[in-house]
Amino acid sequence: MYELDKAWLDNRIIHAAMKNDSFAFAPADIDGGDAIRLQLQSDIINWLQLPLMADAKKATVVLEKSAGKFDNDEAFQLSKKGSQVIITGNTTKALMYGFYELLREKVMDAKLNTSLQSPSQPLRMIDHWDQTDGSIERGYAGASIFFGKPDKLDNPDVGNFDVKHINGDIFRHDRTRMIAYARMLASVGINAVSLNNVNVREQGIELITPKYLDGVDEIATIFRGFGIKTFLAINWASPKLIGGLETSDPVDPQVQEFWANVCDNIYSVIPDFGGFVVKADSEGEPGPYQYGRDHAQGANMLGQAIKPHGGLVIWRAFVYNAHQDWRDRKTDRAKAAYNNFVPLDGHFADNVILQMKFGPIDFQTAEPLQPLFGKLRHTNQMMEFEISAEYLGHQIDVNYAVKQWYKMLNYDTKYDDLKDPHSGALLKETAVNPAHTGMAAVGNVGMSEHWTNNPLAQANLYGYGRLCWNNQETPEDILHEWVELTFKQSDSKTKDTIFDIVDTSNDTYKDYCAPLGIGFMVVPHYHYGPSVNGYEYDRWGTYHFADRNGVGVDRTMATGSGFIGMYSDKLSSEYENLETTPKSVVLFLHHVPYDHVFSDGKTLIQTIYDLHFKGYENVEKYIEEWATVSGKIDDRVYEAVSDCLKKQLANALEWRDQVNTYFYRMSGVPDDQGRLIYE
Ligand code: GCV
Repeated sequence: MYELDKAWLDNRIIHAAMKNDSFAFAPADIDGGDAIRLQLQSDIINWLQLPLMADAKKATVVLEKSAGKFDNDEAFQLSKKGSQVIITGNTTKALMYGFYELLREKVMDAKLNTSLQSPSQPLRMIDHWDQTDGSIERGYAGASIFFGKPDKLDNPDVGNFDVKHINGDIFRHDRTRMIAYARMLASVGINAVSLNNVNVREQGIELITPKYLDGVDEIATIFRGFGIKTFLAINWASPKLIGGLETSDPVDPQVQEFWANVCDNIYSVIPDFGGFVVKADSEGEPGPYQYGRDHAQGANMLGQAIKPHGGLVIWRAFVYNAHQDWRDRKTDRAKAAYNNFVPLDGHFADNVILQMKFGPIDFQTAEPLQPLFGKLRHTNQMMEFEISAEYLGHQIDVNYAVKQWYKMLNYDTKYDDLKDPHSGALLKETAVNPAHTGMAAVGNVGMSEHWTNNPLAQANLYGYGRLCWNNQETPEDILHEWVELTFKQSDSKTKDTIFDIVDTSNDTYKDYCAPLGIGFMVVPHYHYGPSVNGYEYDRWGTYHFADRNGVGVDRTMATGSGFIGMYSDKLSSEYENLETTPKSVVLFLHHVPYDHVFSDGKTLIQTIYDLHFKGYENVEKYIEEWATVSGKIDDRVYEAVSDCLKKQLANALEWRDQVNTYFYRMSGVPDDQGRLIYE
């Protein structure tokens, strides 16, 4: 049995950094029923092993609740009063965020940050795609920490996402791990978690029924102490599947009654339940289209059922026809979400939120922004990311995706009429209810020894939370914090080495992967390793259209699918022109001849070759650099990363050679550096 990896939140290190400190609450009385306060008290005494004083004057740190002091109930401020540090906030939750900020600053030996700290986004959510048999769809870090048995499914991503029937109790009940996880999430500001896969199958459908609510409540109770609300993904056809009804039509009164009862039951057990996450009419999941209803009707019906309890409905915009014919060059999957949801702008209820993947296709290494951001003006929206590295190296290859998320969250939509046209900032301005906006991401932890398989993938979990809290904090600053906190006891050269590897890793991965935003050259279904034509003649609408002259999807208004016209006028005209299209996504938006010369003087074909050689060489360098940290960090972490790097090198080699050979065969153009490209 191994000791649970403490990630960036090592209580021994924090204790050492705060050994002269003591805490007190003001006012001192225990707020009746405040779960966060009780958890904080226990964490101070038991987890940190530091004194909690009854008399605030005797403490070095005072947590002072002052209702109504700030505009935002999660905001906090640290200040100095004599020799004391005072943490102030309207609520205990705000104090908890201040507490973790102080811990961070103490471990980093940083100067007290006395500015008011308020979250950029009200909803900061992680969506687990865990299934009730313990497997995780697109999970790369072992089995679910919520469901399944200790002896089951150590490596669950077996490519078959049907849940297997298991008998009896579906919950894992690993309280130690769940508490540690909840604490990690709270420490970076996550305030909502959905427990189960959005493809809701088998017992997953029944999680909303009395049979399983006590199990859900066990998890929700742990999360509550850390200010995290629990959500469940539901199967939209539940009235038919488990309600004994003939229909799931949203206008049917019996269907409405079914959902009202479901909500009553849930809230009688979990009074602060967050709400539902719904994937409907997508990739084979049921939805309102089956009954000739639109998505607003489908979502609002649920919104109405949950409204009396104050819950939310998070409705995914990942809706597209997954049965495309590759011969059909007119249909463009990138346009699907826009076409489905623009006509419904203003139709969704106040407690319904549209959750949209950051790009128009599917969490690829590089995509332009989903054009619905900025176009929708009367809809609550959340931007969705995937921390779990489905297309980004399966948490084997090191890949610091915070770089990508930062870019997508600060994307200039160039709508002149918005106060702030940047994608993250505009969410509140374009919402029906600005409190119902935010970010969501697919989680990346499992029963893995290091939570995330490759320990360096912990940086993505940390970074996601920090970025949700402050959309402007740079990926470099976030990474600096993570390295300092996680490798506190190592020397500065070791920390610099780790920083450099992680900092460059997202570009490195992109370099040896599918080129310049084209995406989907991965092994079908598994999504790890190259298969250049794996999706080219498939039904999923993810084509690259490489031919002997060039590669890329013509999405221009003039000659292509017209997708580019879905952006603001300014951005459309920039993207319409090949010369002003960012190189990082040029093949997503244009079919580009191999001999096209970019502004740096290089042709497309040479750019492809160069990037692929460079990506591979970087992984070789990582291996050399990583060897220098041997003996300077925890041995288990060292070995785990070394093992991943070896696999990454093999992966990068395949990507490099298959992609380069493919384009050499297609174009017949040799590498101008004379490097080996296989025939
Ligand atoms: C949960 C992609 C993934 C699927 C996932 C889907 C989604 O298509 O490959 O595994 O299903 O996205 O986001 O719903």
